[in-house]
Amino acid sequence: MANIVRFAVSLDRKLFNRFEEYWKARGYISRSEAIRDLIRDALVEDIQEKNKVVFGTITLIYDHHEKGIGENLTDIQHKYLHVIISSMHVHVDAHHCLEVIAVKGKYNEIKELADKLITLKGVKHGKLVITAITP
Ligand code: NI
Repeated sequence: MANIVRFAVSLDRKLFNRFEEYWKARGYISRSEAIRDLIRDALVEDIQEKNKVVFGTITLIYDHHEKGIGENLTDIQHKYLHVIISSMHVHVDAHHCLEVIAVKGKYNEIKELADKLITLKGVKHGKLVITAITP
């Protein structure tokens, strides 16, 4: 345990109580494990800023009856072959499709791709989730 560092954090009582509820409700085994995850999350954000290679997913829900939506989604993805690893398509109901695109590359390029897809007419909801390997 020589590489474990312990540090104290001062918190306002209300913030502390809210955090106690948070980590217990999420099922963390300890406060420390919850804090480690929050720190990792912050570090992933920091990696984005440095434009390092990250992994992520772009999730889209769209109405496939929207004119040109299928063609537009495909055209955009073909321009970003270098960052797209894989994609999955699910027919949700009579009108809607779910698409999940796995990506790997520089954050700026991934963000650019996600913005192009998410802002397309017919896309009802879209979200980019970035992840990276943290200590
Ligand atoms: Ni479909």
